[in-house]
Amino acid sequence: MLNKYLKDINNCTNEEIYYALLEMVQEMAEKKEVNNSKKKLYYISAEFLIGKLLSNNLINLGIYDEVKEYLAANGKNLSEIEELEPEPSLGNGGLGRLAACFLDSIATLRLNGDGIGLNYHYGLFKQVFKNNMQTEEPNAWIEEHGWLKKTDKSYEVKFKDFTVTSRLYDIDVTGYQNKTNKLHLFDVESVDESIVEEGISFNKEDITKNLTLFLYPDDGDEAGRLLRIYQQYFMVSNGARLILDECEAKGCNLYDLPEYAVIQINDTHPTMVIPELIRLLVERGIEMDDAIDIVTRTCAYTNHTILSEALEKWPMHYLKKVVPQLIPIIEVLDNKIRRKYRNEAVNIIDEQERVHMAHIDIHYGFSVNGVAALHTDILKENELNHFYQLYPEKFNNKTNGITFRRWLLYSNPELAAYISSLIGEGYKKDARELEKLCAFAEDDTVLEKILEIKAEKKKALKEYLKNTQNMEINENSIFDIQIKRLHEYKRQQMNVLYLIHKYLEIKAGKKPSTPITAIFGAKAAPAYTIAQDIIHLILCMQEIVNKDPEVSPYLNIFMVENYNVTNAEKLIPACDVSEQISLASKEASGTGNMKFMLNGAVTLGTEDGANVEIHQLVGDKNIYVFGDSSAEVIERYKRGDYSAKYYYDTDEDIKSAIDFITSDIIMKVGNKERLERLKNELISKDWFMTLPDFKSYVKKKEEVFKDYENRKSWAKKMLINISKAGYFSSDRTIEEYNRDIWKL
Ligand code: 26V
Repeated sequence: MLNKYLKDINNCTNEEIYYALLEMVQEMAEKKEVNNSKKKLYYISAEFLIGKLLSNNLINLGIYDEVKEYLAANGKNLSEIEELEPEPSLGNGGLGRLAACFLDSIATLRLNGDGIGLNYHYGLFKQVFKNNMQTEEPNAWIEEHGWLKKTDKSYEVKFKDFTVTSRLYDIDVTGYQNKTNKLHLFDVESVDESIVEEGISFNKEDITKNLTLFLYPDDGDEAGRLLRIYQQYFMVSNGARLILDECEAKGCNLYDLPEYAVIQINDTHPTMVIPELIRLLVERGIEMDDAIDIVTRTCAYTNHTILSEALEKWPMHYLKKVVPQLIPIIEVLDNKIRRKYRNEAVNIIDEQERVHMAHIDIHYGFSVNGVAALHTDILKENELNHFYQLYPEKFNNKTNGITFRRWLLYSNPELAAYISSLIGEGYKKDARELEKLCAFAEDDTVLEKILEIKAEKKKALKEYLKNTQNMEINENSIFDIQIKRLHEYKRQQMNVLYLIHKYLEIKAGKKPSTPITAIFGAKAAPAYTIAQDIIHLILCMQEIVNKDPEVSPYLNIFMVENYNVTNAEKLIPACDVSEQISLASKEASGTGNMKFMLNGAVTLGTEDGANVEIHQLVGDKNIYVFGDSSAEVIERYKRGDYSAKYYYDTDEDIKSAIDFITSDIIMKVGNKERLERLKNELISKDWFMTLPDFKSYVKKKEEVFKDYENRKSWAKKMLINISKAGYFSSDRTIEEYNRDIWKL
């Protein structure tokens, strides 16, 4: 089949083969039947962290094995060809990756639904380590021949002082053995890549040139925050018009909009779609009250965090500067609420003249959902309790999920093939069938084979890290992995304090019986100083531990540079211990936890986010849970009496680990200012309460490492984790969204 696109495979470079595959996939995707049902879902999101697409598309089109074998028979290697594909890193982390998994499942389930977002020219910055610190570089992904298809759709988008012309690009989203949907990405033609200066800095004021230049620019300063509003409005204004155009083309009378469209608002970044749609409907002759009612029945909102600093509140004067046309509408929306409820807590515009974006979504949407059971409960009982009392019927939970096509079939074909040999292929379409694996929990041959596959994936990771990062890892050690965005609430600092503690123990002669390899991967927002400091500490510890001949036979630390989807696909299948150690109540769901479990890693975690549901599914014996509960944590915040200093002063282990941060040994490889600031932060603030959980974390981790040595019982834990992972398929999540919210 590939012959049609290639002259003579033997004389082709890998690059030529890559382009031929790209063209073939695009043609095949276009031919897939499209679902043209009356009602359509629009998943609108500022981020779609889609990752590389070639192999995923080959799998979904059902030709992956065939292509791979054909290439191999001709002396070519698909993995090498894939390396040529740039990764579109159009997201920061979990929220963007979730949107990408959802698109896969929506297409797989034959639902009529497209994504709407922005065509950032540079994705999340490329992370480069220098002097044990993070630096940032632009991360380009758009090439002349790539997945983006230029369309003839274009709109004029008006801002206060100027107008820009948009251009729509589409990416085909193939479903597994199924139809194709679209990811619609809007761009402006005037974007100018030459304005990028050193690193990732650029002139933030020149909006026509920078509007879609970068994913979420640094919002440390006012210009950055304003640019974010420009981006958000640009996205929703284009999106709203595309939606209305498509509905009208189907003969929709705009009063019947909710019968034709449902808009899922992914966090508050697209919230302005609500006032914008109202504005457009009024412009088309509909009365304001009717327009508000129509839009309220069309929009649904997903909340992804309870962190107050992440809940967007835009000052009115910012909005006035960027999109004055929305101000009268937002004022009407706010007035209605003031008249109706007379409760400050639920107003849209607060007394400081800030617009609470989530409040718009909740009042003027028909559904509000959290992303894991615990998260939704916390929203109802705490953060959004005032709203829950007003609209209990709007609140619902949709526990996140992941696509098994990427996170098992593609990234771990060895495991997938073995599972198929045991229980057949049915699990690929219905993930819950993985439960059939439970029948093999006492079968020694199966348990041995599971360990063998894990060992194989560990070797593959060793090779990969050797080739791409020049790291030397010991494949006979325990792979203990924490990969996720760097944030204090995720508590990478607790993991590194443990490693310091371990290092000090080894130095004192207490050696672990199985060597440990601790692996980190994390990017920190450029303006997030403490996060940068934590990366610095990890990198310093990496240098100290790995270079110390007394310690390195027992303990190694590696921080993978530029953690992204592509290297996650290699790291996850090789993991033994999955670190999910956020401060209970803070991690809305987590989705890495699900990917690890599916690949036979055992979770070491707090009772937070979806860990709670993992715990319920696998039972006490197959997960390691520690730390204060979310109720205890919430209570402690309410009391406001947490004193990190108390723990530092009264616990020897905590004190020696923290003091080590500014010891002579670290100072030799580190930066005084950063290390002192971090130490001080931990003793005097520790907002995310690392110290109260530290001792139980250390204790649990020792238990994990000891249990790992009983290979057979460990393999059983792995098997149970894999067999219970079916619940976390994004196909299940999307079925629930459709059943309860979208009703397509
Ligand atoms: C955003 C920001 C922006 C400003 C400074 C601090 C901060 C902290 C957190 C965030 C997160 C924004 C929303 C987000 O990415 N949430 C993640 O969504 C995932 C998918 O639902 C979920 O699995 C993660 O638990 C959740 O953190």
